[in-house]
Amino acid sequence: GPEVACVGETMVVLAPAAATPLEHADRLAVGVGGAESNVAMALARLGHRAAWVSRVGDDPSGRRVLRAVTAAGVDTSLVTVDPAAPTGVYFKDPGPDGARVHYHRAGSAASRLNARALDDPRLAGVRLLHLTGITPALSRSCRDLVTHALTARPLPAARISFDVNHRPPLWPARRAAPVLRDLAGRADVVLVGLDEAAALWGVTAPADVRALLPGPDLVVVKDGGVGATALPRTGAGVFVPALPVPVRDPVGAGDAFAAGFLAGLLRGLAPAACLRLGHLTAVPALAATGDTAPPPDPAWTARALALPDARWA
Ligand code: KDG
Repeated sequence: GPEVACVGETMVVLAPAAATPLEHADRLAVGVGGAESNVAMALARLGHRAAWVSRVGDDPSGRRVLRAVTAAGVDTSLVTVDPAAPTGVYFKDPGPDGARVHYHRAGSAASRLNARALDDPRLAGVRLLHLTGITPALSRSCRDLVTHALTARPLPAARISFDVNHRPPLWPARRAAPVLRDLAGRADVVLVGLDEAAALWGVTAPADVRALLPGPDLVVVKDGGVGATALPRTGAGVFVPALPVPVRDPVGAGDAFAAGFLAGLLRGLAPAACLRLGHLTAVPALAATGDTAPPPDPAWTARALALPDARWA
């Protein structure tokens, strides 16, 4: 059975084939993206047994999503095909300050996920359950699922990681802030962007983010191209700088970082090494235009993990 389960919605992604504004583009590239399946795909490519738990519509988009996630080596046997609702779609609109997203996901099959999604004996051996702050914004039943996972803990052997992933088009900061703080506070491992924490909660330093979230064992505060800090419950946080790499499309890089970090935890690595594995796994995702990317070369990864601090980045 799987050692990790990632739960959430995945959509078909339509993006202009060249960096043309969507309004004027006449060719779209078709891909597949969803924060949690992006993490599952990256974990599988790093050699972990990952499952993705979701719903897709009984439509070509749903079959495409299932095929892409399965092809990365993820166990999709826990995905329900819902005949009553469609698979979600989103558009990427390239612009001078990066791409904006336009969602067509209201009433999607995945928005009909509910708290029973985790009631499956195949999940009994899962050591890590990965959730994000996207899911509670999708529907009432999706929010119930995330709340249930974090409070009733239906998978008692699993640590729970929660990537805050605030998506402003789904809910404005003022509505999301208290919900995401409460849910993140109940997780074991939290990942959050510093910019996101500032927009949601008005905090501007990793230690202040930690002070808002006293419950989790580990809080990881990501500061884009600068680096990331892992803050344990007590004692000083550890900061690891990001690698100086060119950024082509940051969408999906946060998920790749999360997958690398979580792979480190599954391997029993110390927080600093988990942060390095996160940064290393993000490199191909930063360079790729799609939401997911092939894993970094294992030999290169192993060498980079072994570098002394002074030679890292
Ligand atoms: O993290 C990347 C995701 O944002 C993208 O793949 C789509 O899941 C998605 C979302 O809800 O934005």
